[in-house]
Amino acid sequence: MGEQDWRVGALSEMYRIRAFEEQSADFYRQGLLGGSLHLGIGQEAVAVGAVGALRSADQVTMTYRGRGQALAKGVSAAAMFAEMLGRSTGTSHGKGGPMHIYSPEAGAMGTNAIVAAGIPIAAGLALAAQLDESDRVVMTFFGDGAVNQGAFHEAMNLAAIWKLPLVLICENNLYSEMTPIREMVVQDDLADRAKAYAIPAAVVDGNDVVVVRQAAEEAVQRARSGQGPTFLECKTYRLVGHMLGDPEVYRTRDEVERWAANGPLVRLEASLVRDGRLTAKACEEMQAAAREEIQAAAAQALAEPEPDVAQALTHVF
Ligand SMILES: Cc1ncc(C[n+]2csc(CCOP(=O)(O)OP(=O)(O)O)c2C)c(N)n1
Ligand SMILES: [Mg+2]
Repeated sequence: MGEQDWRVGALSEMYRIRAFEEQSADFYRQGLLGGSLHLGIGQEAVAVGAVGALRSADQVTMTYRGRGQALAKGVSAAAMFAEMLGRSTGTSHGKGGPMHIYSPEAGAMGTNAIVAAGIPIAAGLALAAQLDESDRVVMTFFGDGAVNQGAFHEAMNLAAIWKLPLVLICENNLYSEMTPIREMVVQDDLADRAKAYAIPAAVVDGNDVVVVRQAAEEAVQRARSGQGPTFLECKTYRLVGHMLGDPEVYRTRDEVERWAANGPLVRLEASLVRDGRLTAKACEEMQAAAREEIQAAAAQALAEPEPDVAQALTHVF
């Protein structure tokens, strides 16, 4: 299997994630989801490129925007929808919701509502992997807003000093809620933060799945061979609001359209068509197949029962 074959699979996975997010938005608009919903539309290349470098026994932690990463890691779409819809067959028996997706058998160790909170959890998992003398690698996804949190710095320091098998993936989508990153951090590159901890770092185009995958593979190899953590800053952009219902008054439509033209799906489609690997029609068919699969998972989850009242206090700590 050459690199080109891998790119076709990556496109299919990115279509699945896009379809999952669009279906989640539909559920939200129908009033079927509680709380708020944060989509990763536009950030699919980071999920697929980075998770693609992992093995199934490796583990990931994510944010409230990370269900695409969980899907890429192998969590069942139907079980994730069931969790979001509060069904008993959900990943946490319907008690966690969209911001608490756990599927240890798939190595998905939690989406998380608290900014930066998944990073020390990942450091702990990486310490466990090290103490177990396993060759497991842990990858943690977080946003640009996380780099000013104490939890980020504490985890970076421990990862460095203990040479933890940890890959830190910063998805810099230029905004933290409604605040542009340039109003929060003086450096142009957040990867510069890693220098303070002597952690190797790279800045990559987060909308190019091939470069994300290459950088992630190097980082994973470093972690797996006992050389410690790596920080990857993936520059990307969310093509939708911070959450559903965001009026998006803090950015122009022009800016969004510029990034949409440079979005991860259109770029990968264009390069595969240009290289003669896929026709435009084959891309459309793959996208339709992904939508069909995800819609079937959604229908299955909707048909599942809500937890029995007798279960109200089980799994509650
Ligand atoms: C500790 C903490 N502070 C504040 C919030 C409120 N909050 C929710 S999302 C968010 C923005 C985080 O931005 P970023 O890390 O860039 O991630 P993105 O939403 O862009 O994916 C904030 C401040 C929170 N959830 N947790
Ligand atoms: Mg952000």
